Amino acid sequence: MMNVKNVKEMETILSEVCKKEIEQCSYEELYTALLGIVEEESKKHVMDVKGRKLYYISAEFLIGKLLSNNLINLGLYENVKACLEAHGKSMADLEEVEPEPSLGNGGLGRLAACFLDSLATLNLPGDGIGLRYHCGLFHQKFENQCQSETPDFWLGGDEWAKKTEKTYTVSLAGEDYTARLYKLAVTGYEGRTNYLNLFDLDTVDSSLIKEGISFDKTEIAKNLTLFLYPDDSDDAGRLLRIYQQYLMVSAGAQMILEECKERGSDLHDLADYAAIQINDTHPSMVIPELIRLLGEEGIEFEEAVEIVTKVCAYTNHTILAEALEKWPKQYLDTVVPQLVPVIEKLDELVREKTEDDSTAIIDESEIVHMAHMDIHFTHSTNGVAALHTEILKNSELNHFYKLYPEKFNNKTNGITFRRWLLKCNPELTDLIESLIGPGFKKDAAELEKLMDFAEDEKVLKQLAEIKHDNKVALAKWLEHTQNIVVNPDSIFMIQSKRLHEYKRQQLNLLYLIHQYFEIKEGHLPNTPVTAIFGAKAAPAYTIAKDIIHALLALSKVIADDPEVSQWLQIVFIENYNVTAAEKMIPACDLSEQISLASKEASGTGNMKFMLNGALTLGTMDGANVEIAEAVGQENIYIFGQSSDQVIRTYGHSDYCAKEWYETDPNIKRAIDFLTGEEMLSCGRQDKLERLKNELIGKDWFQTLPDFNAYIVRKDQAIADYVQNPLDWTKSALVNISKAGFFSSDRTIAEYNDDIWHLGE
Ligand code: 26V
Repeated sequence: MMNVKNVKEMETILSEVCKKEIEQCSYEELYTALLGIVEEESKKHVMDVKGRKLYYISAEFLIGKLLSNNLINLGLYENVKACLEAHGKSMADLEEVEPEPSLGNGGLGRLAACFLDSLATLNLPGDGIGLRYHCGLFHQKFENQCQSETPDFWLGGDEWAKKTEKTYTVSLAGEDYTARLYKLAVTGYEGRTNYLNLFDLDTVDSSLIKEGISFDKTEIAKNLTLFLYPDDSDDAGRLLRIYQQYLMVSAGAQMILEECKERGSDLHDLADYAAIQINDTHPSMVIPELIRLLGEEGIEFEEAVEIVTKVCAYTNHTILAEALEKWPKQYLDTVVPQLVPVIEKLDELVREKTEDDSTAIIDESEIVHMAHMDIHFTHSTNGVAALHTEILKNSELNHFYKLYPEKFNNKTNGITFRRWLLKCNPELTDLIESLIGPGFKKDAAELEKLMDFAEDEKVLKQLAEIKHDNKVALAKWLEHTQNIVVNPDSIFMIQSKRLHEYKRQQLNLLYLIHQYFEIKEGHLPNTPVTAIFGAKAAPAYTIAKDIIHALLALSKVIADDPEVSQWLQIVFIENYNVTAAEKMIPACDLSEQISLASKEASGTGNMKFMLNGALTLGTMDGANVEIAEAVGQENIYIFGQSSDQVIRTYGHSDYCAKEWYETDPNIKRAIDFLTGEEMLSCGRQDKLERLKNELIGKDWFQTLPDFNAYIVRKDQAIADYVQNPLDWTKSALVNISKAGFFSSDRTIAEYNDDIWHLGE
């Protein structure tokens, strides 16, 4: 094997693999060749596992495109780039050939991907376990200002996940299915190679998909891994979720036991060989499944429970009741009858331990509470930001905390700087490296050294130029991919995240309507404003789709009005995904993190924007609290109710949206506009009325009480941006230099020290 770390030799290898001169190669051919080279190279970094190995089980892994990331991690990126450029080719064009893997939805899935990167980078033995969805999350399209969904056929070309001969038999509703293992190499930055293990059925058949993303939900052999989060608004859909989850955990558990036995475990000592992290409740059935499998291996129930509790740990990612999974026992009787006796015995154990019914696994209505099983039968329950963990301990999971104070711990989320700085913002990376050297790439805390340059006007100017370049690049990308023209000299305010009422894209919407009125009345903003959104709404989530509709309709109202459009533009990016995020985040001036305090467990987009020099406009929620602590009040725009206030209001059930609507003329004006003639000329009456009624009649996430504070803070931010550009950039620099804490390397080191103890 030649040395691919040398440009000349890389050229030779590439043209040998492609069997022609690089100039003559298509990007598809180059992509295939490089995929092979990366594969060979990553194999060299596979290491023996000693001691405990982690298995991170998750329904989602939002990994993003892999070629550039792997090249960076393997130290090949610069060579490949130089080699392509020498032959008239560009890395950017090459990247476009790769389809983005569709294996995740939002923060929970992206976190899993960042964790895999950090595990491999820190040389820790840790694999992922998940499902190989054929169409993953849907592809989002906008038609007539509405979201529509189509299948995202991302498989089919050259794939990173390699089919193996390894299969496991999984019994679903009494029938045997064969789960096949696919393995995807996870490269660490100058680190080891681990794997993401993805299970699938050979029988899955995408010709089952009919109109949009609908399909026959009962044809399990053909549909099981078609989509991530298939519609669960009916029984068949909810049963399908259980089929999916059990396939993942049963095949995963069998693989784990097999690997550990091969490494010498007699299963009684499983905890010396394996640590399993349960990512939210989707993989919770791994607990009874492992107990069942250990039983088959001759281990008594009590001991099996003890072993599994020692091996498993659980992460909670949300306090929203609807996201804490609960299944009617009947569903489990249908799909996984073999688990039901185990779950019933676990429920009995809990009843022996406590009389508090609120912590039961199976409640009096025969509903099985997955999170309850997780907390009782794992040794660790963690929240994902300091505030979130406190809320779990003191309110949402207080009864559990009283039972097991020692199990509760916090692990504030993090992001991998390889993808969210090195890969997505090379210009900024180079500047940082020129100022403080390359150490920050592996030790993010070194970013703090940038504080030495906080008063250095030359550096601040360079930083401002890089931001501007990234805005120009985003503008070009928007024009090229979505045919949208934006003004890079305007302020870019970005809100990109799953669409959910608690994240309050509707608050941003009301602000933009307010701004529209202000401009109409001659109160012009200090600078032209571009409000950028990226968000997918769950297909059955009606109000979320109405919010998208209202934003798209408003965007058109404004675009059609030259008086307003020179000052204000709304851009909603279609099919927001990791690739889009990589373009948007480096170009952002103001990062919108405006969830109702107490509701956003952590947020991780907030960290990505901060790292790339955006200032945050946010509530004291999730990790915003820690960001605010790190940068100081003078470098962040905080507004709105506190989480304590919000929790109190919910406790009293005395929030009345209508009162706010009726007593505050600004609020009334903005809400009424939703069904005024301008909006109706661009949007649909039924949807706009429904949204208006929701805001006046319910507003469950208390948009209205924060409305005025939001306007004041946001207008302040815009004024500062224009009036004191140097101070603004200084704040950006402070944000970058304080971002080190939010590296997922730090998070993973904490998980390892407190929960996993890998390799020991
Ligand atoms: C939500 C949904 C919504 C629609 C359809 C299906 C579905 C399935 C699961 C969920 C729960 C998602 C949980 C989640 O993503 N939580 C996020 O986790 C991040 C990583 O810890 C955290 O930063 C975010 O605050 C939290 O919302």
